[in-house]
Amino acid sequence: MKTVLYKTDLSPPARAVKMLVYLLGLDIEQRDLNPVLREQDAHELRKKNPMRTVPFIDEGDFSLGDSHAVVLYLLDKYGGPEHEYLYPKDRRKRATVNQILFFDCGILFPRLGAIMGPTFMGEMTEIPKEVVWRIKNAYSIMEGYLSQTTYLAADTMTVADICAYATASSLVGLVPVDEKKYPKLKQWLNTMFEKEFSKKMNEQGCSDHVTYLKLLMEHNKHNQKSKL
Ligand SMILES: N[C@@H](CCC(=O)N[C@@H](CS)C(=O)NCC(=O)O)C(=O)O
Repeated sequence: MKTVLYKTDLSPPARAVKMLVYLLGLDIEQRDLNPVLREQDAHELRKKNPMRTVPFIDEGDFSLGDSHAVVLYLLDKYGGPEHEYLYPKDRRKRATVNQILFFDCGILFPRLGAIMGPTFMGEMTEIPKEVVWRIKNAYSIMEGYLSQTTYLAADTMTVADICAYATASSLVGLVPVDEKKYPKLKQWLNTMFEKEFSKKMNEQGCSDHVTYLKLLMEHNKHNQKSKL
């Protein structure tokens, strides 16, 4: 079976996979799943992806969840020598890319998740101060990485930039970046925004994601007031 990507364009990790698919020039089937409606919980899909998240890929006798695992698999399977810059073979360079991939998976995305989860559950009406603080703390970590290299893991763009950008582009729509405090982060965001793959595969989904979250927070506010 050919590779099928389950995704929704609102999802940052799904957008990271879509950007990589575009960069690799892959023509793989993409099927939409709505995580808010819990479509990923359907019995067949649950067996394939016990994590019950989007994105994930399915090849019939093989399936894989988590965008970071997925992009590395797709690179390994379909990437040619011309894509080595995305995930360099050099041990230390690769470890530095992994560091940023784990940062995105373990720190950056969960801090966005701290907004998404409670907002979708109808609980969050505005972003609490401590959540904003943790997001700004993540910005300062990124500023630190970007003070060492032009991109997050190297002086050339790697797959880690793609994953982190998918998350960061949604985050900065909710908690704007102070250019004076984080000039390198702002520059990196601008650079990533201009890339063709991000314009085609990230921009619209990201804008819809941010708008949706803001609207939902307003909606939650009205709902909670009307219950008083
Ligand atoms: N670390 C995972 C996170 C995936 C994730 O949490 N996706 C969200 C949508 S953006 C989801 O499917 N949430 C449903 C749930 O957590 O049950 C990845 O990188 O793929």
